[in-house]
Amino acid sequence: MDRDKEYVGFATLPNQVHRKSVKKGFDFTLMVAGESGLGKSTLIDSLFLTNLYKERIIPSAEERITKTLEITKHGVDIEECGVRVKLTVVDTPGFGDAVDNSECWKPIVEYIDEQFEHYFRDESGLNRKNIQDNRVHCLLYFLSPLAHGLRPLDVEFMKAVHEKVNVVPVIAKADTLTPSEVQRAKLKIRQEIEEQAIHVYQFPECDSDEEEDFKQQYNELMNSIPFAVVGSNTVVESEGKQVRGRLYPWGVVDVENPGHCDFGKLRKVLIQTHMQDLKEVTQDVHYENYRARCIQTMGSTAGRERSRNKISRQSMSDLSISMLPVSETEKLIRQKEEELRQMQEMLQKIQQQMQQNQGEQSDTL
Ligand SMILES: Nc1nc2c(ncn2[C@@H]2O[C@H](COP(=O)(O)OP(=O)(O)OP(=O)(O)O)[C@@H](O)[C@H]2O)c(=O)[nH]1
Ligand SMILES: [Mg+2]
Repeated sequence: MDRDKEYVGFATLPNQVHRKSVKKGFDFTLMVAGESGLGKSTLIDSLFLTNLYKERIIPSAEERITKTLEITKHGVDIEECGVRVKLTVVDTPGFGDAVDNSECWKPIVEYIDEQFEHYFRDESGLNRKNIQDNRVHCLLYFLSPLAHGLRPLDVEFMKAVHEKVNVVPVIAKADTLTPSEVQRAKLKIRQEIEEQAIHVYQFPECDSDEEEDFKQQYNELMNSIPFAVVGSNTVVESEGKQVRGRLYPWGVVDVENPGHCDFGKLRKVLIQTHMQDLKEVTQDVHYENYRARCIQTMGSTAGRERSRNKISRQSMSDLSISMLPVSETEKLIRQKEEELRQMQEMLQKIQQQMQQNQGEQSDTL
């Protein structure tokens, strides 16, 4: 593949988005999560930030990237060929540094939920047209290249978020594995994801009558999961060219070289081909699920309220009618008097009937 000709950028977005959102611009939020030190911060820098500021002088990775200690948002507005994308990258602290890591991913889940909550509140408010969409549209989940498959923490975390966000798993630091090791790891991880019933982001399937090219692309993407990535924010020389890569005594890993890793493929999915689908799945599946849960909770609370009211209304009428308005009271009194009158009439009739019966009986004797 001639990488110089392959252009990855926002110019192709008009094909993906509706005209309305092209005019308005749209929001896209990407989040990264995973074990500490797997290269999350380095990769998001490689993915977007350095790419977006080509002119910027970049200090070396060692100087710039430190351990991420809290959830950090990096926002950047991009405009290309009339399409505005408000891109937010959410970096998170890595898991696994504490003695007890059972709760380490909770803040991430809370962050995702909070964004839904804000959106839900804004959507029910007055200014519905100008809602800023901060919902997380994609979560890159970093898997260790040293683990043989998924670790218990990976399973636990992915299960905690897979109904809330599009999870795209990646094998971090793929330069530490040989190509056959990468393939083996991918296969094993895919198998375990299925066995554990983890729902990672599914690429939209092709229709049976779609072009062969498209089908091939789809199959290629499916076989790439989890994307094997390498991150770097240093520019090194390789074969006379300046490339973003990692320099080792035995050679250079060029992060954009498809023969070296899936970095280019992943960036293409996120920016070029599947950004709109990731947004749609977030809206139609994850957000709708959240909304349904919210409405259900609100419904059951309202139900409880209603039954409480019913009980109190009943007990009020049992207690007395003195609290009712005068006209109501009069109406009730009249109604009761009428009932009494009818009962008396009935009693009289029964008594008459009894007397008649007694008279007839004494006559026959
Ligand atoms: N070999 C290799 N090293 C990498 C790669 N990406 C990052 N590193 C190095 O790994 C170290 C940690 O990188 P970070 O990007 O800070 O990792 P992180 O996942 O953000 O770590 P936390 O913020 O602690 O969660 C740095 O020394 C990076 O230079 C990679 O793809 N391959
Ligand atoms: Mg970090």
